[in-house]
Amino acid sequence: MDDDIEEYIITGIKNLYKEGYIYTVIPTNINKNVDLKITKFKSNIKLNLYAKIKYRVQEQNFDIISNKDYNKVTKVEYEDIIQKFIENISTFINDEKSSDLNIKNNILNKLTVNMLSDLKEIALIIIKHAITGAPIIIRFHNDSDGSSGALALYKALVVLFGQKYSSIENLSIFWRLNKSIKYSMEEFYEDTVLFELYTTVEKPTVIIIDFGTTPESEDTISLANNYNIIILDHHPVYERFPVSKLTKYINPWNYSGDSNYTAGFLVGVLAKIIIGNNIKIIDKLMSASLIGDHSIYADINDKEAEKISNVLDYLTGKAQSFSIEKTLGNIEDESKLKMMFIHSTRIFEEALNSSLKYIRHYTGYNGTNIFVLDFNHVERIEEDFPLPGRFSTKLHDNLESLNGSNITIVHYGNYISLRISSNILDYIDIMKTFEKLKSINKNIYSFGGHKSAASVRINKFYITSVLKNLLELLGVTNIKKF
Ligand SMILES: [Mn+2]
Repeated sequence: MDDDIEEYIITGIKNLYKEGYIYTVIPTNINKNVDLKITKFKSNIKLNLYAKIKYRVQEQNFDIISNKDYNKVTKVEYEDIIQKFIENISTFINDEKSSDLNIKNNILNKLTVNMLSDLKEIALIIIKHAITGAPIIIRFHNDSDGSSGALALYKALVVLFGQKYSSIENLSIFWRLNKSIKYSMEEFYEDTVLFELYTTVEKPTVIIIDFGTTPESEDTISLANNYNIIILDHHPVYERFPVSKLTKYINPWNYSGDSNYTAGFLVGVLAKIIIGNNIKIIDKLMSASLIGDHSIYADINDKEAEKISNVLDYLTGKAQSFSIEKTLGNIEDESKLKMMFIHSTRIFEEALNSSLKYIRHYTGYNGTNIFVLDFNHVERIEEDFPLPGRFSTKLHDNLESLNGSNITIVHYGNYISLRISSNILDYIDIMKTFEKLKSINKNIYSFGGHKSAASVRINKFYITSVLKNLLELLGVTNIKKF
């Protein structure tokens, strides 16, 4: 081969229709010094996957020599090239030290060790997709846990690809704030439309963070045969959840852990596997995810993480679109973080104060305090903020600090959400209560959640009868009026 010509193969094609095509290529000649760079070029000429392309180094120009079949590499040859590529890139994944992720809590560290080899596989899939141009859609739950995970992964990819070689926008990775806890048909079609623009050697992939483990995702999961689905969740797994249809399913429940190992923490570990231990914001995001989801491992003395968690709760709860790039910028900037923390705290407090006089109080088993609020009474200072779910959590925390442990029930349209203090969980199993509720009241559609934060979907025209039955199951007697 000439000194100033390098050979590449086409691994990804994005169809821009009238504007031509964007090709992602990787070098065929892999040596020890291979750069982890994303190489793309635009052309009006239609080329095929695996076709060989010449790059003239001096002219910095891709030269399309031939698109004939005899000038293509085979799939087997491609596998060989990509394998060498992955082996030679110097990321933390191939590093001996990658089993030491600097996780201080012993239980969290032990669980992490259990999941490490599976997480490494996912890290490799992400890197392989990025360098070959296959699209990845990352869907994350719209709360501080889900978004902490997404931000940690985003940060790792920015450092890995963004600074050194090319801009992060060059990657075919898309970030989507998911408004519910299911991977719905609507989102499935949205993802399919985006994936259809691409022809790639690696399968398009959806990565789901902090949601998805629900019967309402099952139809979508079984339809998505043309792409990979990877779920990183920590919600309780149920028996018939179709794990075998997923490319990868990592949930601490399946590795002798539980929901206290949060999804944001899990994806933070994935980010560390990709980029290493030395990025402070990744550790802060992992800590914020534990605080956001009220994990028993949360470090309540970590004030910076607490700020991040609160601000993320605020930003992900807004109706307006969420920018991952802007959000990372805001939380990495100390003065911006402080300002947004003050603002979001004030907004929450105003909403809480507006609701206090509408809260009804009941007494259940063991003298348990039960508070009930109709969310329609909450004054929403900014459009669509706060959302009922995160409002319930804040209200519960607030009532807990004022009155001690309690069950906080907030109802809104078709939903009733419950927040339960940890010591009450010793004598009330909320999932069992919901099962009983469903058996005695036919207006219950579905229910789900953690032990301490759960919700029921109901026929809203029967809210009164459902609430009455629910309170009775929680041990309330003498329910007079609704
Ligand atoms: Mn979570």
